[in-house]
Amino acid sequence: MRFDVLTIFPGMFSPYLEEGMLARAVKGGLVDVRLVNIRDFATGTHKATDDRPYGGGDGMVMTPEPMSRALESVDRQENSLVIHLSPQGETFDRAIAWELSDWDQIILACSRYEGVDERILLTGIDRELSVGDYVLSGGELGALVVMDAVSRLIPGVLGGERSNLEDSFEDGLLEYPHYTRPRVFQGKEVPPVLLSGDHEKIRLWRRKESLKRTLERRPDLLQKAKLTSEDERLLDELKKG
Ligand code: 4F9
Repeated sequence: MRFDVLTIFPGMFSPYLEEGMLARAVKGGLVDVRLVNIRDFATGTHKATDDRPYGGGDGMVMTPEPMSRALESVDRQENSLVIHLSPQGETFDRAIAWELSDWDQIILACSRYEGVDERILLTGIDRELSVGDYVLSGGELGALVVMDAVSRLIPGVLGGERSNLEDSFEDGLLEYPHYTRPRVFQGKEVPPVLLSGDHEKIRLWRRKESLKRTLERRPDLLQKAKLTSEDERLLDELKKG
């Protein structure tokens, strides 16, 4: 997977790309990240990338030319998609992450200020994604969220870690609680079932805890989750108390 990120703040990406999962994926050649500084495509003595909005009002708008030229500078792979991070986009979720993981190249256009001139959105952008219903200072954090979530789905990226299929959300439910040593921490014990060595009992307990958490915290997820008849039975037990 190749990501090309268009931004006026390429330095914001380096720390996150230099450590952890993304750094390993890049080193292993599974993910390639290229940063394109939109300002390099600005003309004029001040290299401005923004201007005042036509019609007046507060705030600045990113001008279309530097972004457009930055987009044109990217060498396009066969299967490539241009995404603009925006509060007005579709909400990014695990289904979209899986979809994106099938592309060879994802170009992430990050805007700043009040947004980007509308004409760029009509021509240069294939898809707009939001990472949540709040306004950020720019698309950069959204681009990192998308790169992180998508990279985890690329075969080989997680390696020795837990398979992403086991992750929270991959079956549509929240994860069961996890415990490690010590057995007693601040007076709180690890649930005895986890020390029982009975793998079937542990599996059932974990499944029930998953369902319990989802029911309590995100009942909306239960509608879309793939539930077995065993899950339905466990849910009934939970609802009866
Ligand atoms: C992008 C907010 C994606 C949420 C871009 C200001 C944004 C954003 N998700 N906010 N520019």
